[in-house]
Amino acid sequence: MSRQLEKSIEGLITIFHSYSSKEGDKHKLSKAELKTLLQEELTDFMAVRQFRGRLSDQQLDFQEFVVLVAALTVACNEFFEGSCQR
Ligand SMILES: [Ca+2]
Repeated sequence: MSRQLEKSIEGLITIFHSYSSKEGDKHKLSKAELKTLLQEELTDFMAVRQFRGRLSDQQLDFQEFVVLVAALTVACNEFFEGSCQR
């Protein structure tokens, strides 16, 4: 079980850097880099589609990216828990 979590953490780091290094500061996601990441990596999540429309011009560093992913994870878990209770 922990191996799966380790792979997930490694995946977060790899995905962040593969997109953040495309332009400008390689340690931060620009608006364009974040938009591409969300479009290519989280295509099925309704919450992400709504979030995309509210992107600011700020850049996200890795810590802010992880907070975003955590918030999306909590929202998805609440959605699935709600689906299971019906
Ligand atoms: Ca960048």
